[in-house]
Amino acid sequence: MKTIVHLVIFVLVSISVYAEDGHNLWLRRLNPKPVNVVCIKNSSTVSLAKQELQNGWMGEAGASVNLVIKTDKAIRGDGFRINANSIQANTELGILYGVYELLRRQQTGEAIQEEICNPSYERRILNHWDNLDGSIERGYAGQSIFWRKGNDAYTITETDKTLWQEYARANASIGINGAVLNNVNASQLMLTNECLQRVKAIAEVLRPYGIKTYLSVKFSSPAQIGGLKTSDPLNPEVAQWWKDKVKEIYSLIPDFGGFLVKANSEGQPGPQDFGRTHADGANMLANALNPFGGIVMWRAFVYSASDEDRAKQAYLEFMPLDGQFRDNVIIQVKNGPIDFQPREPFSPLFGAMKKTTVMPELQITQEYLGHSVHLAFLSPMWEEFLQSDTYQEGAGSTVARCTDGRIFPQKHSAIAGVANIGLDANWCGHPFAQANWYAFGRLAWNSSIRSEQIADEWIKLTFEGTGNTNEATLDQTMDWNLNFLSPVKQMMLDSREAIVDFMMPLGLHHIFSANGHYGPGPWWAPKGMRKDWTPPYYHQADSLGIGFDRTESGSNGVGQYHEPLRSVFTNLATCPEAYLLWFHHLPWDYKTKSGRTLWSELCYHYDGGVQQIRHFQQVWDRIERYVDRDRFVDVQKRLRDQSLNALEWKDACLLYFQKFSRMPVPYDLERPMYNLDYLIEKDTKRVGVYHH
Ligand code: BDP
Repeated sequence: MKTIVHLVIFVLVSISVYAEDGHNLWLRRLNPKPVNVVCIKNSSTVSLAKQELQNGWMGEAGASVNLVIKTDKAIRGDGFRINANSIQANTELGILYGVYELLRRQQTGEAIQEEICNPSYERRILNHWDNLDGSIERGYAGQSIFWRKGNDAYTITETDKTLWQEYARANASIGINGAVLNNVNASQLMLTNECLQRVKAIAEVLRPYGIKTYLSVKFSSPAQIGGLKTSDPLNPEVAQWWKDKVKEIYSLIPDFGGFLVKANSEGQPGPQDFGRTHADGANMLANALNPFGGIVMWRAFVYSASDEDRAKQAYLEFMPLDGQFRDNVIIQVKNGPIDFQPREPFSPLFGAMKKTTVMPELQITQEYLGHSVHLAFLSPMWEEFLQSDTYQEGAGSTVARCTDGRIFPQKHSAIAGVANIGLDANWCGHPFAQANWYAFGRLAWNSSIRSEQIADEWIKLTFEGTGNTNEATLDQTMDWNLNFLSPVKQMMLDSREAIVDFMMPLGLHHIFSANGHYGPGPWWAPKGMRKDWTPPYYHQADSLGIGFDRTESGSNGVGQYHEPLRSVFTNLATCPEAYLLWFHHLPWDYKTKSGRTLWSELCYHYDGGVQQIRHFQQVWDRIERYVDRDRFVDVQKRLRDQSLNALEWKDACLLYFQKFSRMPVPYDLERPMYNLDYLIEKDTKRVGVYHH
């Protein structure tokens, strides 16, 4: 009996040594050394900074580090000056950020010379699409960390607080300084006192880490919970109701950030219900928030049920309002003109609204990139977007420069990412999805870092020292770099393009099935459905060709871009092939740059995407000995599912489009493995969201 007990204990201990559930994210602290921290100021944020240094110091044992709070004009906002033994900042938060930077560099082996690091954006915000019942719209990593249903929905437990604190720490470590705690499809109940009390409790945990709380609000709240007859923004009682509500919020949460609003979009109420404009609505809320320093983030994700090309609609609605918004209103624009597709050109609103503050909205959760099944590193997509040249103020007017205050002087600057965080032990579902949370924070802090660097850092912080290898010798480090870091990094960097290839290459977009946005559905068009909610509207395939004509002969979506882009996209010789079918409807035998027909080119892309995922499986199997068992098996399993899904995408799209092209799949490519009828049938049986 005794031996059995010993054996059980031994097994448990060994498991706990090697088990890595991913909960510590990129903040695993390995073998810290003693350090002496000197700082005259004391506050909760500064003591967090000290504690982090003490728990994570990997520099010289027994070294002294100075933390200095001193005003310096070269340092902006919560930026900092760093060198190997000191951090200087204007603010306490700057000190904390400097500490995280120093520790990251020690752990990843990056050089630490004297340097000033300033944030690109003033506000770096996560948007949680969390509902008050604990479910998460487009969430693939479990229930909400903030909300739950049931009798104890509003009880604040120690477990809640611990989780919120871990969440705050993870965000602060990558520079995120704001969180919208509830879904943009907001419930009016969000503004009831019961909910606000919970927000207050969350805000108290987040505050020492420099994270402000924001809320999504429902525009019809005054009528729904305030007992008013209307929610018309120009009605004085309505304006007063919001003023009182805002006052109540600030009495509970003195550093409250402000509101996020989805209005007159996808059935949400808004000022247009009362014959008013987006500006009327946003300004009314801005007036209420202004005395407290709060902001309004007003979303431009709108598309009315008109015949107008959906890609043009946000621009058509918002451009005429340029110059009418208060200076504490920020228009929040999704990166692309349609909806978080695997690839879209940038939204033409960037750089075009010159008298209005505009902020990008990115989607970290992989709604359209394979949920938490696919390995998709999104940083290259965001880098492509941020570095896109809008030409609005001459060459070099990148989206980043148009939104971070470098081109347009504006009171605020901000960037948002729709979070992929839930109650799953590893927070994000797929172990590699953590890299997207990480990348969002890093890019929001510094929009010019390259994806390669972000991947490099993340892999080191996340995986180093977790395999069967012991304390690393020089040889082992070289081996690790060569046989783990480098192939895994390459896989991450290639992963988004692989998805574009097997889902919707050459500028195709929104050909998903039904509401789940996971599998293929180029045929999906139930009777009576709004046209712009069905794939055939987007691919426009017919016997003559495929693609959406957005040139002057079509919807003239190109007209919303600044020259020379308008001409570049219009002219087939210059239009990047990645956007070919986004802007053009072309014949099946159109000759692409490779000399192939358009049809063959499509086939090669779809097939290439599938082959790439199979290659990722090989890469992953080969690195087995460098990773802890749990994460190895987990990723291996997800890659298998991704491979199967890729094959479905390829077969579904090619077999369906072949009905129009009537051309053979090039004979050197693998033949289809599925029948189209089977895939269509399977799709009709799939209930909404894909279950892993
Ligand atoms: C779409 C999502 C939907 C969101 C909407 C939005 O499918 O769940 O509510 O965007 O951003 O992509 O408002």
